[in-house]
Amino acid sequence: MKSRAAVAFKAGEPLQIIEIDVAPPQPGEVLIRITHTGVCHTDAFTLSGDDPEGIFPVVLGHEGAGIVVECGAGVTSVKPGDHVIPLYTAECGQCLFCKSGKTNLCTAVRATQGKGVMPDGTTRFSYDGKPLYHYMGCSTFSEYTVVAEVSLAKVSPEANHEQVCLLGCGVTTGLGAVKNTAKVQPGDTVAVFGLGGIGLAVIQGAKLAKAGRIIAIDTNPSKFDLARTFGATDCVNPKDHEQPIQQVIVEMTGWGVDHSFECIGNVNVMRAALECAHRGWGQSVIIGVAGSGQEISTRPFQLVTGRRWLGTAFGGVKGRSELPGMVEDAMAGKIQLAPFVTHTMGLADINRAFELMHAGKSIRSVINF
Ligand code: NAD
Ligand code: AHE
Ligand code: ZN
Repeated sequence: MKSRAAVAFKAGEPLQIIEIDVAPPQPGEVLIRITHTGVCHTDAFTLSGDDPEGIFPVVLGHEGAGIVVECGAGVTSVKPGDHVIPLYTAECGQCLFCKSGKTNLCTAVRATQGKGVMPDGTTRFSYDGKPLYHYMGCSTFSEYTVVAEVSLAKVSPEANHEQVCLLGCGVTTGLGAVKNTAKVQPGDTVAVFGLGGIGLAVIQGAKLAKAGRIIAIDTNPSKFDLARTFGATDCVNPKDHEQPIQQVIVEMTGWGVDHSFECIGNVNVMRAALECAHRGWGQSVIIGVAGSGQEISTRPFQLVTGRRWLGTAFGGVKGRSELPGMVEDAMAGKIQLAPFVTHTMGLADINRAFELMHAGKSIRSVINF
């Protein structure tokens, strides 16, 4: 079938809005009509050419919501008409990782996903007879996409797709990082570096966890109002200070924070986030994705004296088990999604979504197909 899609033909170039061909779902696969997709910084990261797994030409996008159109042979957990959120972290329930009870990092389709192909090693997308690659097992920048059954969370048909698409990545990642990875407790002190969709979701999660002080840090002070709305008690712009930001945070708190979160993808800030954690027990969660060749460093003494360095993918959330409940929570007003949607636009304007992100003017742009 034909599908309108935004295709990344080359790293660093704008997406091209074209009509592509989408082949039918194979066994264990599902054809989805995407209704909405958010644009996450990770899409921009891969488009920039910095992603070691980046492969072109590709249909990017991984923060979507849609409706099942057709199921391949053997698919049992969804049927045409079901409302779904595609998952870049699958949940098969069968692999070593799913069964461990320790992680959400399912391996069922991860190897082929990272190569931009479906589990059988081929693509369902093509243009002019030549294959286009899939992205993160989702490719939500196409009106029609094919994903593995294990990469689909079935959610309430009553949900507002313009908002719940953000549970496909940004908001779930931030909330989950607080609850599952850091396990923030009432009264804990938290520092959040980077106030985009991820950092603001961390602040919302910290508020829900009844954290005490929530320190929001960004070099763009236009993010501070929304951070305060979500529950930040202090807002700090590193540019307003001569000392390194970790020193500023330690001085503000006495010994540092119980939990810090890096929501930027900058290895220098990752170091600062670790070093502003409390002596003896403070922990720092890396959420940001850093470019090819980048490495983190600190004095080992920082760890010897009790700080812990952690990381999280999709907030540790198991999508098929947990997203339906999170969608219900959003519908019940227990999770706020509306404030994240600062811009909406049609697919034809998707390059503007990237421009707004790079200019620091948006939190999330949501594409309405
Ligand atoms: P974003 O671009 O919307 O927000 C980033 C924020 O960081 C901006 O507000 C920017 O002003 C701020 N910033 C940049 N440099 C800074 C600095 N030196 N000090 C302080 N603030 C600074 O991005 P986003 O969509 O919120 O994504 C954030 C990061 O999280 C990206 O690296 C993305 O790839 C990653 N991510 C990871 C996961 C995961 O599962 N681990 C999931 C989603 C996104
Ligand atoms: N492909 C990159 C890594 C990218 C990355 O770390 N992705 C995060 C999700 S970002 C969502 O916006 C993630 O979930 N990672 C775990 C995984 O299995 O991909 C690289 O460095 O190769
Ligand atoms: Zn994302």
